[in-house]
Amino acid sequence: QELFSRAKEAIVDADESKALGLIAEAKNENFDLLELLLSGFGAGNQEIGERFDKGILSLPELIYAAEVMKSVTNRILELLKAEGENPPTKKGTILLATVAGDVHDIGKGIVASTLRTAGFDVIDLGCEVPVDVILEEAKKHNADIIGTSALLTSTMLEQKKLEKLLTETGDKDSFITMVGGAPCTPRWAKKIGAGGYSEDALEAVKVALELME
Ligand code: B1M
Repeated sequence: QELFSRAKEAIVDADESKALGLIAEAKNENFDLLELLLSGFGAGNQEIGERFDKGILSLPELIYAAEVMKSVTNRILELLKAEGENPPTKKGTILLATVAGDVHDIGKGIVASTLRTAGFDVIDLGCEVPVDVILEEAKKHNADIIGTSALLTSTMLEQKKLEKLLTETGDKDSFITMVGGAPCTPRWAKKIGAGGYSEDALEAVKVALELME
């Protein structure tokens, strides 16, 4: 798709006006905006991550490109929200958080949005949230599912810590847990005893619906 490659380029070039222009163009053409976000702009994000990894991109450049990605994400989510039909009946309450020590919240924001669109009540605690706060908030909001996002191999250990805390406090049966984020795998979820794992924001809806059954 030509639009996808232009979207990817806009993120790699950290060109915000070009990126926002593309969104307007896609909207006019009734293009699937979520698809554009995940496969177009998302591919750009992937690319900047790889360039950063190889040392081709400096940290300030990474931050700048991430700002453009964030702005693009917000614009698309706003448009999708505005387009939203009647909210579907409530499917359950999901608490979402990026774990302690981790500021990556772009993916979690997209997951929150697709879950809301699918009819879940989503409480988004933001990023760098310690496990005890996650548990406290889950109880306060009577959440069905606790979903955590981790983007660093170091911070994914917080997901394990949450499972341990739930066992220690006797709350393991009160909440279903779900994990996600780039370094997570189904194997990781199984290993730590999480209830579910999903690869991306669309699969997150499918998994959350299954977990609620
Ligand atoms: Co950082 N970063 N970063 N970063 N960053 C990564 C993750 C990295 C892989 C880049 C790299 O080196 N190749 C690397 C991690 C290496 C590792 O641990 N293995 C890395 C690093 C090292 C760092 C710093 C340490 C850099 C530094 O300071 N030296 C630092 C850490 C700060 C911290 O957290 N304490 C850092 C900082 C940053 C920025 C602030 C510049 C920025 C974040 C901005 C923000 O989020 N507000 C940033 C970014 C943008 C990235 C990359 C390039 C992109 C992440 C992203 O937004 N992806 C990333 C490289 C990469 O992933 N390719 C990288 C797009 C998003 C849509 O995808 O987040 O995967 P993703 O979410 C997906 C799925 O994973 C899934 O659905 C989402 C949508 O489809 N999903 C879930 C996510 N959560 C889910 C939860 C669910 C279910 C599904 O259920 C609950």
